[in-house]
Amino acid sequence: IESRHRLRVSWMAPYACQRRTPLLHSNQPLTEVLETLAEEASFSGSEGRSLAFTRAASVLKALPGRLSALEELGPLPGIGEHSRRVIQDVLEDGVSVEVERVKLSERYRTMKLFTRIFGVGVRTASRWYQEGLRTLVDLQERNTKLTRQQQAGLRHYEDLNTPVERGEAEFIGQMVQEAVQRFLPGASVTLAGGFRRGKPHGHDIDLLLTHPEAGREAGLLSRAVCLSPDQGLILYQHSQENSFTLHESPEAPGGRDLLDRFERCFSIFRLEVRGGPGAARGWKAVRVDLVVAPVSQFPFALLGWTGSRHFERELRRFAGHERKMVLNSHTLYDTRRNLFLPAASEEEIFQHLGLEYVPPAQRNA
Ligand code: 8DG
Ligand code: MN
Ligand code: MN
Repeated sequence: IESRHRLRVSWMAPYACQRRTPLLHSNQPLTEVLETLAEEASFSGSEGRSLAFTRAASVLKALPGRLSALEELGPLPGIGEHSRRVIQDVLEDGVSVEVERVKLSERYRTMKLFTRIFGVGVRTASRWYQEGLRTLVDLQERNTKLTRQQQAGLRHYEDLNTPVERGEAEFIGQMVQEAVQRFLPGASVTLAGGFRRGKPHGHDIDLLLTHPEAGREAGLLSRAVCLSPDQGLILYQHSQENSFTLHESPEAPGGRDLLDRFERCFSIFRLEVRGGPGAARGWKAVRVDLVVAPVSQFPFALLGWTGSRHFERELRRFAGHERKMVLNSHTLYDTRRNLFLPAASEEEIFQHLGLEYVPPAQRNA
């Protein structure tokens, strides 16, 4: 009898930020179904249930190999009863009846359609669903009230739901770099988000701006990019000024912890293209998030904007629960010693937290 290589996993670090999670892993079919359930739970407003499925998926992404039977897993942290059942179904039958039912349900499909509109979250999509709206045409025909952001999202729906390629992200990063340099020599532009984690494509382009001299970066976005006279380049933009000050007490970790208060701009760029969708037009709409960080906060901003979202959530949970520290995209605060812990690099932030450094490519939790 051929001894097949079996996985045996009896232990795994409890927080995703203590693990290495590569982009490519061996349990895609399993994580996909769990993430569908996580999405469906968030569509119904069950954040706790959603997080449970996300956690389970994240554990599977960090396994050293392909799971072929549930017994190979010990009582790992983060894989609950429900997730185990779903995993077992997929391992035995190739599909989960529950997940198939979700994917076919009118509510799930409609919620997915609506939340893919830039500027539409679960709450809005859910309200529209309850009002009987089902298609994008319905939104137009029934004169649904839309924000300026949602109007732009609807207008560019197809383009914005076409993945952005890495080459396109690098090109736009270069463009922004040039625009920024013209206004403020020495300013830098860093590609963060999924691309920094090594993803070959993404839903947007996350760019982080800074300048080595403190204070010089202030107002950079509005001057250099978002309100530039070269308006033809930007199809939509929505800016926010920096509202962060060190003088207020740091916010406790919690629900809104992913939001930060940097000067920033959520925008849609017009990108010239030769092939692919939009080739006939000669251009395609692309979502770009621009953030400006003062140099002293840059490592925190970089860590915060590199993701994944689950990795970030886990980092902050670890900081709070295990270290009594408050981590956000601006600072790290030690509540026991009542002091801010400065850092000149991401590595130093991990050190402060007493965590082994996890490089971006291993943050795909
Ligand atoms: P994708 O775009 O390829 O789909 O994946 P991603 O790059 O990992 O996702 P993202 O939605 O662009 O988020 C990138 C990181 O930005 C994520 O870890 C969280 C961080 N981020 C903040 N604040 C905010 C915020 O206010 N809005 C959004 N959308 N992201 C934020 O730190
Ligand atoms: Mn992104
Ligand atoms: Mn983004």
